[in-house]
Amino acid sequence: MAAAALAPVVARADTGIPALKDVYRNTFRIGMAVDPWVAVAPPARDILIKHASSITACEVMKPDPIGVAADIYSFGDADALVDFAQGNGIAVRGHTLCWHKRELDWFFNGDPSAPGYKAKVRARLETYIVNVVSHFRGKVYAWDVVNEPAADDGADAYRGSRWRQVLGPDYIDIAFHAARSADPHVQLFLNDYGLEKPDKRARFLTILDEKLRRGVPIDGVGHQLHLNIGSTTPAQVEPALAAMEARGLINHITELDISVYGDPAGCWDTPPSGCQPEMQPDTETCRAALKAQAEMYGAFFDLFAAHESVTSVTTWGVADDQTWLDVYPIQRKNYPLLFDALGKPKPAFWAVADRTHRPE
Ligand code: 9MR
Repeated sequence: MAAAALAPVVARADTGIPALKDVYRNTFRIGMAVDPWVAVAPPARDILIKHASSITACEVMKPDPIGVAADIYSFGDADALVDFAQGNGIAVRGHTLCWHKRELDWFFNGDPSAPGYKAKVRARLETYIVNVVSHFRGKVYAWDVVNEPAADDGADAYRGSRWRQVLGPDYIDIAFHAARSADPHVQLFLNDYGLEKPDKRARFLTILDEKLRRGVPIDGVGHQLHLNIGSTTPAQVEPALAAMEARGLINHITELDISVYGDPAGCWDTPPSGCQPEMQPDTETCRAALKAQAEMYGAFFDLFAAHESVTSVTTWGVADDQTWLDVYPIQRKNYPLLFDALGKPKPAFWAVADRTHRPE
């Protein structure tokens, strides 16, 4: 008795609720992004084991931290996450091999005006991708090979990353061919945000069509979908899914979360004046926001379920105790996921798990 009384109080995933991976078993994989040190402790651990059929690494499969130096790789944290997933029968999505953020300076070392510089950078990118994809061959079912390739504005469809500057638009071809050469079976994705916006989508499709014409082995498109309540509608996202279907591609929803704040347009430009004040839990404002969020989650899952091309839907996080939106675009507690900070199902959970529980 005494021992039980002294046992630490840990939140456990509810046992009497439906498991999302079962509810959507014949529809799409249910994914959650997490890092190994979060995955092994409550509340994430219990939620993942019960509800997830896919795991994405938030951080530990990016070039930084894996690519310590040109010939030194650090796979320990990523392997720990893969072990956790495999030990619990959960598949792994790889994220990401080539991105304008979290890239490493050593890829670009050397004198850009020296002969052979471009070939050197190309070889480093190819070697890195071949080694990483080979390391996880058979353990990862899909890779975000290139992340966020499209520009947000301007005449050039391509984002002006260092990759694009040094290797030209071909950097995407190089990355996908390297990934394919290392694993003939893994699904290869081009992942981006904002594809629900017609101008961003047009830039992305310019890139995609150029690559498909050239026989670049792209299997599917990842739609990040970092949303805010009251902003994007399923009707705006539908054409983005349809555009990829028309090209014979798979759709994955790769980074879904719904901020309870209706900003952040003003928030990005002029923080903090353009931002709503931090929401306190258990207030009328917060309850109303969670209800609006649940309605959105429900409507978006209906959209995804209506598209056979959508084979994986991942939330960017597990529970509200750990979310990048607590610090971005400003520091402010956010509640963007399906489970609350203790791991309890939120109205958003019920909206996707059981339609009879949807808010009135
Ligand atoms: O959630 C991730 C955050 O913790 C990291 O600091 C950041 C930089 O590595 O990446 C975040 O994840 C991003 C993802 O990799 C790509 N799409 C946008 C995500 C949110 O910024």
